Amino acid sequence: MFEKVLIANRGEIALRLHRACREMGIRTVAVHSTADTDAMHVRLADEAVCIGPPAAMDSYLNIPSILAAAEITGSDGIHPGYGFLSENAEFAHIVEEHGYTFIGPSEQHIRIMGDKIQAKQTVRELGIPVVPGSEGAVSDPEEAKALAEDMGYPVLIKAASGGGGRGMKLVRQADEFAAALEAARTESKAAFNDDAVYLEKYLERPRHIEVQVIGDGTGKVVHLGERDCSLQRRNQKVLEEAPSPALNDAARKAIGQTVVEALSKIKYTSLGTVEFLYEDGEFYFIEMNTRLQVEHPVTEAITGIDLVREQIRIAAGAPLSFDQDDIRFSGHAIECRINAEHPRTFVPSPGLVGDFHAPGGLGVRVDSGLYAGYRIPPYYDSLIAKLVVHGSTRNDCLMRLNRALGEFVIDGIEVNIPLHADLIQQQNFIDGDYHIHWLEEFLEQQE
Ligand code: MV4
Repeated sequence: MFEKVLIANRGEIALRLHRACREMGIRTVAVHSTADTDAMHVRLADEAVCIGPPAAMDSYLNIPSILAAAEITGSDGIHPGYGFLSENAEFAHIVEEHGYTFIGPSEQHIRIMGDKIQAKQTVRELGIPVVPGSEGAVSDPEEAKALAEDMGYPVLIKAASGGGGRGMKLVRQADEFAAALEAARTESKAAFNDDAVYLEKYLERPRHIEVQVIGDGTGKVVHLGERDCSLQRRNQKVLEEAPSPALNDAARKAIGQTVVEALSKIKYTSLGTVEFLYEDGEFYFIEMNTRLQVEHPVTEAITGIDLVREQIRIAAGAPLSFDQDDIRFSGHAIECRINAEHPRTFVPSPGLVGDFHAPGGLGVRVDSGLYAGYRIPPYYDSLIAKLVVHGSTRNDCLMRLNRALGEFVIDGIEVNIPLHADLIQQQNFIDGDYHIHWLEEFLEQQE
């Protein structure tokens, strides 16, 4: 097992990682920018090293500084959290080359899944259903247009190096295609230094459902059910739940088995999330995330498994401690992402936190590094807390969530708690009847 893990991240996830390590008897090293000296996880960690100025490029993305911190502290493992360097194959490679253990998937798997064309080709060959589209990149405009005609409009042009919604162009009719392709390639080149794009049939009103997996590198892979992440705005998830209101046990088992069989063939190691669009009872792969995700606690709530602990154990060379048959799904969980932003304009609202009181009680978990008197720096993501509520049924979960949101006090800054309180009162949400565009349509109506 690791003796000392360096936490190459900040905010609530750095605290989450610290807590898992502390419970496992592993010492922790916080690395932080000059803007994060007063962060909760920096105070709690066994050691802290300042790695640079506020700009992420100079601190949380500064690989030489992070490696220097690992060396001077004698760390043996490095956990990247989510975002920042978590899906940087080059970072995983350099970490291992310097004799540390990267707590995450293999460098090769990160690299494959980072290229959306390669990812799609790989998982399709492994038996996972994908969105109908071009086989690989398209470059010749005539050939691309012919493909689009065959597929039928609307068609979505996606950047190979994109993901998370960046670099997409929707084409509704043939006469728009040539210009859209040109624009997509130019923008992709500028944003990612890669002009490779591919085509997909556009799904109009799908849900976004992702399957959580964990593998130990021996070919043993277990799925931990799905999360429904359809409630989003501008590709930023707002609320996630597990299980998805759209799936029954048979559908869950079927997609879980398909994913497990596929990933066991490549001996997938560590945590992973396979993302699907789900429409009219069918799953279509879009991307795979090779990291611990923000919304992992909803899966922890319904399975009782500490995902971070398992991820660390596996990185230390231990085999998975459970089989698929050991997984029991229990009740329902919802996560509300609490952001420091105006609840309607979404304008970020960093600054000094006044009173702070987190809700508690049975079935309520709050992951947050906030405390009264803490100053939220303006340089990073606006996520400041995750409220995760568990109940024996979806209705119990909703009642408890309503109660917990009402208890939450974060003074001094604007937060999106009122948005969540409003959202969970909507009949479509109560009925579980929503899709990836539902929230944006709801917000437009409200204007
Ligand atoms: C799609 C799609 C519809 N049809 N692909 C956006 C982010 C990236 N991960 C994939 N995305 C989409 N791909 C096809 N063929 C709609 C989206 C999409 C979306 C997907 C998941 C969650 C939120 C979304 C918001 C807008 C568009």
